[in-house]
Amino acid sequence: MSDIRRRAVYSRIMTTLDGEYVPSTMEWVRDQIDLYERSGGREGNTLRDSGIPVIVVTMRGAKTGAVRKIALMRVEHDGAYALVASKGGHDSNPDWYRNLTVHPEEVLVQDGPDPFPVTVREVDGNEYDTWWERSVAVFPTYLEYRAKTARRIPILVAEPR
Ligand code: F42
Repeated sequence: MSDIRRRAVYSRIMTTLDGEYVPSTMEWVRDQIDLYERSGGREGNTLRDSGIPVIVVTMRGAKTGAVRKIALMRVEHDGAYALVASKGGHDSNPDWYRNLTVHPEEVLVQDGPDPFPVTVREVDGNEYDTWWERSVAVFPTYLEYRAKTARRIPILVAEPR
């Protein structure tokens, strides 16, 4: 492959995932993602009227292989992002948790005008505690979600590639 072709393929991989985009079945999430993407992150960038910023995460479905998107709270530190699989304190992990653990390299984060590629990994131990504190500092409601469920809320960290 020529350098020019390789660069073209690489830059395409950098900002999109190939495949059919199948939007979330949750209307308010789907609408928020649409608005965020259409406006390049200028609108739809907070959780409802809370004023707390959100990001958009694009991934590959673990079973269907479809392109999936979610909105999440923006918990950023030194260019990395915590993806907190809280699902409102529900007793099961969100579907996206499995997607990200099965396809950790096929992930984009959008925090502003353009999405960029990240690698995702689950954190544990002291690293978990540190990211949990950062997450609660941004969105204290995570404490209520933790109190509601017996499961340990997973935290994945997304690092730019
Ligand atoms: N959710 C969080 O868990 N944490 C947050 O911090 C958070 C913040 C947030 C802010 C704004 C906002 O608009 C939404 C926010 N949400 C937050 C909600 C989040 O965006 C998700 O909607 C929520 O966590 C539920 O995720 P879910 O993946 O469980 O979504 C379900 C309801 C859903 O829509 N599923 C799709 C569907 O069609 O039913 C996709 C299913 C899917 O991904 N399937 C995979 C596939 O292969 O295509 C297979 C999955 C498997 O289990 O193997």
